[in-house]
Amino acid sequence: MFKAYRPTRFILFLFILVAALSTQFVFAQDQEPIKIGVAVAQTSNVALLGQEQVIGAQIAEAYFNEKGGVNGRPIQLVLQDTAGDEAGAINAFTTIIADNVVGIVGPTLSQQAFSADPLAEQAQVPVLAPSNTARGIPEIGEYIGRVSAPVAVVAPNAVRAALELDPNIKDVAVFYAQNDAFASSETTTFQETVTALGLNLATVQTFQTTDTDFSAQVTNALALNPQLAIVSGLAADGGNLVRQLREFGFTGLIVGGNGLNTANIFPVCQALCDGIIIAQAYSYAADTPINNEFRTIYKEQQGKEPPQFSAQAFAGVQVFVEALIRLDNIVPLETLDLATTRKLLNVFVLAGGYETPLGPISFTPTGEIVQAQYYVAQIKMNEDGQTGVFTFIR
Ligand code: 1QQ
Repeated sequence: MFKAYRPTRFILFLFILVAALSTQFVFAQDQEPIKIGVAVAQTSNVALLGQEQVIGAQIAEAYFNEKGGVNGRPIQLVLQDTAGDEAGAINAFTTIIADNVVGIVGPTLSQQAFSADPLAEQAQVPVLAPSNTARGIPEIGEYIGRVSAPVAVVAPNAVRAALELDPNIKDVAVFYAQNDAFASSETTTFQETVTALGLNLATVQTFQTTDTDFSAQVTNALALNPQLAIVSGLAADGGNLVRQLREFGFTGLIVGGNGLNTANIFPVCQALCDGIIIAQAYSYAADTPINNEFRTIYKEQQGKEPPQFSAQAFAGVQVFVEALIRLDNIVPLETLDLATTRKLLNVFVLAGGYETPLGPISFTPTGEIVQAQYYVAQIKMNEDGQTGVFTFIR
C-alpha cells in the first residue's frame, strides 16, 4: 500500500509542477510589458556617443527579460531619438512620457538634460541619466538621478595618470567647448586639478562643439610650449582637435574628457588618437558576475570590449528593473495606476543598492550616484590607424 502510494504522489507532484510552470509561462506571455523609456541620441554628431547607449540598454532589456523581467512580467524599451540638441531632447521626452513609460534612461548630454529633465520632473517621471556628468544634474529635481559619475570625481584621475606617465609636465594647455554644459563643467574640474597638482595653467582655449577648424586655438597654445593638453568637448570636435594638435607638431601627452570616451573618435583622429588618456567610470575587466555576463554578451554581439557608455546605459535599465521588482514584491504593480507607479518607483530607485557592471552602486537622497571605483584608460591605435583599443593604466 505504502509502496503504491509513493509513485502516485510523485506523479501528482510532477503534474502540479508542470501545470504551475505552464500557467506562469502563459501568465507572463499574456501580461502587458512594462515600458521603460530610453531617450538618447541616435542621430546627429552626438550619435557617436548615443549609439553605444542604445546597445547597452538593449542588452539589458534582453538580459533581464531572460531572467523573468519584473516578477514574470516582461519589460519593453521605448526608444526615442533625442538627436544632439535641446529641442530634440525636449521632443523625445514629451513623446516618451505620453507613451506611458514608468521611467526614462536619458538624455545623452548634460546640455540636453538641463532642458528636458524639467519636463520629466513636472510629470513626476523618474529619470536615470546614463551619461550626464556635469555639476548640478541630480539637483534638477526630485525625479532626476544619474548612473553616470560626475566629472568632478572622475576627471582628476586622468590628470594624475598623465603626471605618472610624464613627471616632467609643468605647463598645461586646456581646451574646452564653451557652448556645452558638460564641457564647461569638466574644464572647471580639469583647471582646478591642474592648479591643485602644482602645475602651470599656461592657457585656456575655447571652441564650439560644431567647430572643425582649431588652427587658431592650437597655434596659440603651442606657442607656450605646453607638455600636456587637456580637451573637453564632444566626440567629433574633440577628435578633430586632437588630430590638429598632432598635425601642428604637439608631442606631449593629451588628456581627453568624457566626450572623447568612445571608439567612435577613431575614424576622426585615426592614428593620431594614439595615446589619449581618458578617465573611466567603468572597466570591462572588473571581475564581478554581472560584469562578466555583460562583457560576454557585448563581446559576442559587437566583437570588442564593452565601453563605458554601454555599461552605464545597461546599469540605468537594471536599476529600474530591480527597483520595480522590489516595489512589486511589496505592492503588486497591477494594483497601481501609472502615476502612482512612477512616484513609488522613484522612491524605490533611490532606496536600493545595485550590483551593476559599473560595480556596486547606490544613490544619495538627491539622486547622485554613489560608486566605489574609477579607472583611467589610454587609447592604443593599431598599425592600420583605423582600429584601436582602450587599455587600462589605472
Ligand atoms: C555630458 C557627458 C557627455 C560627454 C557624455 C556623452 O558626459 O554631457 O554630461
